[in-house]
Amino acid sequence: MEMTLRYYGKDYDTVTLQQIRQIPGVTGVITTLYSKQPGELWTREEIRALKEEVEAAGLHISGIESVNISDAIKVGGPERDQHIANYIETLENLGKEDIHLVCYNFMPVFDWTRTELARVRPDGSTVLAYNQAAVDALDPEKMFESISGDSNGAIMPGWEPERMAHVKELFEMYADIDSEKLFENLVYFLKKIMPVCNEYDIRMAIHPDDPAWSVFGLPRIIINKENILRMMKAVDDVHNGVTFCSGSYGTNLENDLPEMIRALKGRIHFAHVRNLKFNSPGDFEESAHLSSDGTFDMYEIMRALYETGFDGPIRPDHGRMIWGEKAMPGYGLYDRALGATYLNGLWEAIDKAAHRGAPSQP
Ligand code: DNO
Repeated sequence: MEMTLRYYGKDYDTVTLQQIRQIPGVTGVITTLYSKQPGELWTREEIRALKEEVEAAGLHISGIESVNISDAIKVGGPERDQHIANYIETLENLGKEDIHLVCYNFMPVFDWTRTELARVRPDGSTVLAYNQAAVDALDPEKMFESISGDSNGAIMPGWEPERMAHVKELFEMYADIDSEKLFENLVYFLKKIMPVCNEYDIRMAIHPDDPAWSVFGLPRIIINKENILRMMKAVDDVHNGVTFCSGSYGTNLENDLPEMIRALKGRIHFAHVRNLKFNSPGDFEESAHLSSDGTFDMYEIMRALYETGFDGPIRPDHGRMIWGEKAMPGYGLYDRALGATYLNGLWEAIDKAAHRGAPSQP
C-alpha cells in the first residue's frame, strides 16, 4: 500500500506539492492534466512536464485520476471511435512515461452528486452532504447552479462550467441510454483499450457511481458487488479493475464494504478511503475519517484491504473544511492530511499485529 494525496496541478489546486511532501507517510500523488477535455489526446510532452513538476518536489505520480471518458464514448455516438483512438494513444504515452494506473468513471452527465458543498457540522467544520429529498425537488438542469455558489471559486471535477452550460443537451444525448446500453458501451470501450493496457501494464480502475443509485433517472451501472463482478467477467483481464471508493459504495448501506473488498481481491488497483455519517438512509454527510465520527468501521475496511494483499495507492479522499481553510470542497489540505495519518496508523497497527502472529481482530 502506498499513501497518496490527490493533486489537481499548480494552476488549479490551493494545496502545493511542498505541503503534500510534508504529510508523514505520503510519498505519491494522484494527479491529472486538469485542463484536458474528455476525448482529447494527452501528449507525451505534457505528461512528462507534469511528472517533472511532481518529481522536483520529491514525490512521484502514483496514478492518474482521471483520464475522463467522453459522452460520445458513453452513449456510443459518432465520435466514439476517434475518442477511443485518442484514449489509446494517451494510455500509450502514459505507459512510456512509466505511469501504470488510470482511474476513470462511466457516469452519465454528472460525476459525483451532492446537494450541499458546505453543510455545517456541530464542530463548525463544513462538509459535502447529500439529501435525497433535495434531489427529488430539484430540476436537474439547475443542479449546478444550486451548488456552485459554495465551491470557493474552484472548478470541481466533473462539474466543469463549460460542460454544465450544455446540461440540457447532455440529458438529451442520454435519452435512449438505459443501463444495458451503457454497460454495452463500457464493455466496447474496455475491449478496445485492453491491448494497450497489456502492452504497457496499465491498470484501469473504474470509479463507482456516486451516489450508488440512479439520480435524475440517469442509468448507473457501477454501484454494487454484482455489477462490478459482471463488468470484470465481461472483460476478464487483470488490467480491467476497480477503484474501491468506500464513500461512494458506502452511500448504499446495503453494500457491505469489507465483504466487497474481499470479493474483488486482486482487481482493486486503487482505493479512496473515507467515512460517511448517515442521519437517515437518504441523508448523509462526509464526516472525518475516524470511525467514531461516522457510520463506517474504518478499521475493518483497512483490514480487508490488508488481508487481500492490496498493494496499490490509497488516498484519504475528501476531507472536511477545517481551521478556516478555503479550498475546493472536499480537497483542502488539513483534513485530508489528518485522514492520511489516521489511515497510515490503522495500517501500521494491522501490519504489526499480523507480524506478531496475534489475531488482528480486537
Ligand atoms: C470526486 C471524485 C470523482 C472521481 C471520478 C473518477 O471527488 O472522487 O470526481 O475522481 O469519478 O473518474
